[in-house]
Amino acid sequence: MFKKLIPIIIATTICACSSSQQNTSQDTSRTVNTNSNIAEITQETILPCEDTNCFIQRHPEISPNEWEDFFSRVQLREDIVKTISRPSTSRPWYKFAQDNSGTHRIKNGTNFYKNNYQLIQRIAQEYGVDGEVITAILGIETNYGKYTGSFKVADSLHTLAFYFPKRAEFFQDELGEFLLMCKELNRDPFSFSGSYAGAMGMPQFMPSSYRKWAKDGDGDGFADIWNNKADALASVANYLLVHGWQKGGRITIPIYDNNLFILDELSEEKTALSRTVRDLRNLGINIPQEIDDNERAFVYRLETAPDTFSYHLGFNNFYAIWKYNNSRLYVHAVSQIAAGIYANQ
Ligand SMILES: [Ca+2]
Repeated sequence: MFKKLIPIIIATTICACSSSQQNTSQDTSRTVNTNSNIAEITQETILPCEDTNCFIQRHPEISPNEWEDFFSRVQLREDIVKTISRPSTSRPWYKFAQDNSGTHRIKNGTNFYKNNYQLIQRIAQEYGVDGEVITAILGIETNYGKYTGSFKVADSLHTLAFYFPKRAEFFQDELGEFLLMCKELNRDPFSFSGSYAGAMGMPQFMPSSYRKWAKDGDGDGFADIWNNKADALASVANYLLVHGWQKGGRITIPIYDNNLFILDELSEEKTALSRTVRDLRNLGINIPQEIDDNERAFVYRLETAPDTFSYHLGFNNFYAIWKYNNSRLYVHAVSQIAAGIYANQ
């Protein structure tokens, strides 16, 4: 027998988006209670599967017996729901940078780069992705592989899949991907550790990312992103490549002497390569001569001190890194660490 995972009480059926084409039942605010007195969660979403039968039917690649074994062993982590439910506050750049791209991070990155120089060069050449950038991503994700997370991935994904309605669809998919990954690797699901959100190994890949984009960098037939530097570096490089990285392309440049009103407006637009440099020049933005009119770019700004901003153009390779982590601050930090490692060679 499967234990009942998610007793759900429908708190209200008020729909805040009547113009939506979605089934209105998908816009239901719900309160999830569990037997373990977990914090009540109210979100405008629906759990894609409310019981194990539904979930198992959606994931027939794993047998019911295997799922039963998994659910009998997995633990609910209330602390994870509490952590992920905290309102997110966007930190200004001047605080984010202290934690993520300071001199310590660059110094450690320089050491990592020097100690693994041949390996990084080989992988950078193979994928056409700058070795400093690959290194910087491992640096910001896990301090170059030192801190890869101590939560059991099985517990994290199960908890978020069934007790965090806001992202249930995403985490239920990841839970299915995780069990498939374990089956493909012939590994016990409870042998993997990672972040509280289920990100794994030196590059902090989610299970779906692992299955799609992880690479074996040392030729032993196993993409070991947990313990093997070559595999971790190759996997990051491959991720960037398949998400549009262009060899030798620009990541970001600062821009100066501009109409701040226009720049502020443009920096509010979504992160996308929807404009060309020509478009931006036609809007009156001063962009250095050497940038080609046809290159694609967008404007972003960083709060460098309270109410003080610097303005930048993000190019194609900025966007490729942004696909790794949807945060402009993250990408800018990666570019700074990479530049610091490059400068220290
Ligand atoms: Ca390997």
